[in-house]
Amino acid sequence: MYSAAAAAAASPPRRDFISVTLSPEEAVGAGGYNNSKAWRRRSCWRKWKQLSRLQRSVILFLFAFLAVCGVISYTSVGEPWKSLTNKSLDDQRTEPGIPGLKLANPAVLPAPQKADANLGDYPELSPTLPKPPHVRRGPSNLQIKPPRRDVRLKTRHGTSRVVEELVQADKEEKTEKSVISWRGAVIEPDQSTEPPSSKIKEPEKPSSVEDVDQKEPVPINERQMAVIEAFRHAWKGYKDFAWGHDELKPLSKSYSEWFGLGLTLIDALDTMWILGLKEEFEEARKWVANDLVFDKNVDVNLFESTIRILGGLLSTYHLSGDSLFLEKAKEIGNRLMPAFKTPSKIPYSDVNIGRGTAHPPRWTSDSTVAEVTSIQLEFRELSRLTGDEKFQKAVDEVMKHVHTLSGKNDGLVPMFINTNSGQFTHLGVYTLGARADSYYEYLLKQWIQGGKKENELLEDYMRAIEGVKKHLLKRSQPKKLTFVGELAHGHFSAKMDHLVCFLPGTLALGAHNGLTADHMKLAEALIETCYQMYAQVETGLSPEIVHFNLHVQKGHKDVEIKPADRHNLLRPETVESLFYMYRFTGDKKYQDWGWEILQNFNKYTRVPTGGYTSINNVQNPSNPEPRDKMESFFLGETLKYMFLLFSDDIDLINLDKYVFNTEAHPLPIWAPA
Ligand code: DMJ
Repeated sequence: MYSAAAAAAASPPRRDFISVTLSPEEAVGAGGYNNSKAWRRRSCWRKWKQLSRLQRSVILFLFAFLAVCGVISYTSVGEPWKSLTNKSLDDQRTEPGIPGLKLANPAVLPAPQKADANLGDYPELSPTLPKPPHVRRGPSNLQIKPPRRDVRLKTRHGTSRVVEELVQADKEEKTEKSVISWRGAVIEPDQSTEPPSSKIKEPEKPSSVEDVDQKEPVPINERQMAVIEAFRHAWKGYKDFAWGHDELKPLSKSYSEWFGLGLTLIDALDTMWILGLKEEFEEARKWVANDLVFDKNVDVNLFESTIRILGGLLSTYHLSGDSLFLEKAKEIGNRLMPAFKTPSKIPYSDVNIGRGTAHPPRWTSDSTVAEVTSIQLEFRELSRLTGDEKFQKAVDEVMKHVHTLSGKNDGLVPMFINTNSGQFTHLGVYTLGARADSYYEYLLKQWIQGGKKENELLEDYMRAIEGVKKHLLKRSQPKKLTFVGELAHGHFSAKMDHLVCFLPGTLALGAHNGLTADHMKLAEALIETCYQMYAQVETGLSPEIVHFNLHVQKGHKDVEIKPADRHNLLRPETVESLFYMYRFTGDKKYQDWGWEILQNFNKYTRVPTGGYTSINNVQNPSNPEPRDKMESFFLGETLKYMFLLFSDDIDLINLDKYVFNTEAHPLPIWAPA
């Protein structure tokens, strides 16, 4: 038995007390338990009638009083309560698998605190509670909106289910304001402007963010569909014969392992997102969730794993909003950190990610300049997202150190740097190709990423381009193509790697960001040359390296190819630059050139059973000598840039909001223009 009593009483001698006692026994009549609604109503009413008038008035007054208090307290406490509730949600939002990690800066936020900012002196500047990334609740696959382009593509094949999807997608779009879209990242303004601390000014709202939400997605066109088809064909080979391994060997229907980390799969994640390949993306995501393990006794190259794995995971996190990818990015980022434990702080080339040890190559204590200076975009972004400044600190230190080094030639850097002394080695050789290329690219891109404030980066970039003009630019014969050669101890060589074809795109990006217009002129001249490196070759595909003719010789083209250089690895650089050139000029010839290249890839490198292969001989159309290897960057970069090149939608990875890392993984610009 229990008794609940509520009494509002005065002293017993007076009659005007109120006493209400409810006892379950009273509810049980002689006839046993009777809890019918009617009975209860009657019983209450009887009790009410038994009360004196005064008692009834006091009860009514009390009810009225409580009601008024309730209304007042709701309006004054409601707001703080609401924010308290949000705050506690944020508090709880630790990253799964990473105890204690809280996302200090979710996707698309302003720049992180300067590494050396002493927050202790400014308590009000201590990191504020972050907002969670703007993702829908629920399993991550529900965050993905059905891609319109995909739907449209499928309707061409006449599946009615797909039409339903379209209708459903439209309904969703109307009822739910989109935060994430297949069109690249559609991120709501409040997500893009949340500062990590009150010290950091809110960046200007990206002008097109709201527009993007409202604009109809631009439908994909035939050429983009051809890219999707090529991707699916490549993916089929990878899935059938190399699933979860680093690279597909499409001819032998097997795979090769480099790091044993599913390199192709990770490199291709954001491409699938951008192309709208939802099913493939989901399947790959599952592999990342269940099978991607970094706790392995394996040596990985710091640069390659940073640009492909860390970069790929970060960009996929940004596009999908799925924290799984950030969790994995954080893990690989941490495992790569031992590389920076060197006497000079210039990182070693290799890290054993399982053991936590790092070392230079066996034959030298040098690292490659491009490698140690092309990991910054990724580590800086990782710091911004996690609030852990150690990543940014390590890579910024490298850049600052390289900035001060002697041994440059009008801004051009040698190819090697010693991890003990921190000095350049093998002085006197200058190239924009292998071992130096992305140093130049990352000077500009870091400057853009950081909101164009880091002047030393810009200075080094501008000086280097002047160095290129002064020492490395020449014109070929007979077509007078402008090309970038090499300098070795004062001797000019008319040799140009295909890798150098990143340069027109980078120059155009700089000009788009306000740098001098003659960078754009140079970009236009150089992209023509890069295109000719394809067009003048028998298969219409560029070799790895060309030599330009400096003198008119009867029957000779501009481009000469040495037997050792006539392979093609399905590299992206020319297509990458074509993409930038088309974005910034709108000149359709760039799309047409890219289309030719895609067709030639299909003609000479496509393997019927799935996948594409590198070839040994671009000069022999009847036997290009397939090499039996599909590099991960073919899916990560080449096909992605093709797809973007053929698109007329500038919001499909808007270049005022994103900067591509050197492996074509888009990362947000911290304070977008
Ligand atoms: C990619 O891994 C990157 O683009 C890198 O910067 C250069 N090499 C390959 C593509 O050619």
